[in-house]
Amino acid sequence: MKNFPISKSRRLRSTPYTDRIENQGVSAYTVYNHMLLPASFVSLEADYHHLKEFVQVWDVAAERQVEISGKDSAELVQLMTCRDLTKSKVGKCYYAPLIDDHGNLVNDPIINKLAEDRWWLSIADSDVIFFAKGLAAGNNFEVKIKEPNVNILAVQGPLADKLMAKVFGEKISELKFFNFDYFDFKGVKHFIARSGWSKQGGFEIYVENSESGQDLYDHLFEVGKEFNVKPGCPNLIERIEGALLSYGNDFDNRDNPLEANFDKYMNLESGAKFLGKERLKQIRDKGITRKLMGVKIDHTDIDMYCEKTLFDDNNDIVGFVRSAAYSPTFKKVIGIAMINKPYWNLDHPFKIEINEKIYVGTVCDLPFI
Ligand code: THG
Repeated sequence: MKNFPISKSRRLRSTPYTDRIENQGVSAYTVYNHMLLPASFVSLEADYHHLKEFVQVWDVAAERQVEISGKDSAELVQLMTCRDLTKSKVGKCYYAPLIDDHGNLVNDPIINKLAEDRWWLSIADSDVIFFAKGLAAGNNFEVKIKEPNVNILAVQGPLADKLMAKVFGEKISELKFFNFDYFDFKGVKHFIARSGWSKQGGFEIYVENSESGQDLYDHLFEVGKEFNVKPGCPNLIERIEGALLSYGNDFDNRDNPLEANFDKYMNLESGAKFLGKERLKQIRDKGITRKLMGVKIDHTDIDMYCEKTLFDDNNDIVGFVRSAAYSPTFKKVIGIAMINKPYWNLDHPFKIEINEKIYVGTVCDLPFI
């Protein structure tokens, strides 16, 4: 498939770091929350190997925040997610699926609890702000809802701790996974969480002061030379291996949380009041007929611009591949696919057409690594 340049405009928002990543050689963008999100620098594979060995700085400003504050903010945030947040604590981040009244997925943000009455939903690629505003209006909630100008810089990779300690001090190493705290850079306080969309470890800096963020961006590269720091971005290969799911790619508003393996983040027996709860209980009791699983395909290349169908020997549909890439670790194409129940057992081979040729593959459990 041919690739085309993407035309920039006000609608396709840039970030405070766009000039910098373009000077550093960003080679592809995707669009996420109506904003530029870098998709590769050197190449998917070169970026992948570097991420797993050193440390990268990512412009993930496209992970936008929906800020919900005010007297009824906790009630509204809980209404949107099937994860029980009634005992949630300030200073913690919660990966929490958002669900509509049909029990289908709306988004899968990280919910940061800033105060009892102030929350940031760090969203994936769907317009959560309008969903929140609609619910607030319909319920007469006393809340303020806005998209603050927060532009996340992620620092990811096995050397992330070393680089961050050099910039923010040793205390940052004590920060626990999915907790956040405030750390000083040249007199400016930055909200930093131990999180990030890779399995290599690292931090996310929720930059509220763009000028300080740009200064910080340059500083990370200056002092990071000894750790071989490079610009990077969420890496397709690495995130498929680690089964970090992507809204709009692996699941969307036509799927429910059970089909997307979100059982761990769903509390149907809790006292929490949320949309779709009764519907989800029905779905659970009836049992699902398809779910996200891994696939391995005996081939070295795949282009994903739509779902690809998997067939068995009788040409019955096994499922649909939703994300895939060549993995240099598995030396095969690996992917995340919605698989129909009759094919959940792992030794089922399937066929797939790629560039007018038929290849074979097998279903496997997630994550790959
Ligand atoms: N960071 C921030 N915002 C984000 C993302 C992020 N918004 C969009 C998108 N990513 C949301 N989706 C995810 C998906 C997975 C994870 C985080 C955000 C994630 N999952 C951990 C895992 O699967 O290993 C576990 C989380 C847990 O169990 O609590 O990190 O990356 N700011």
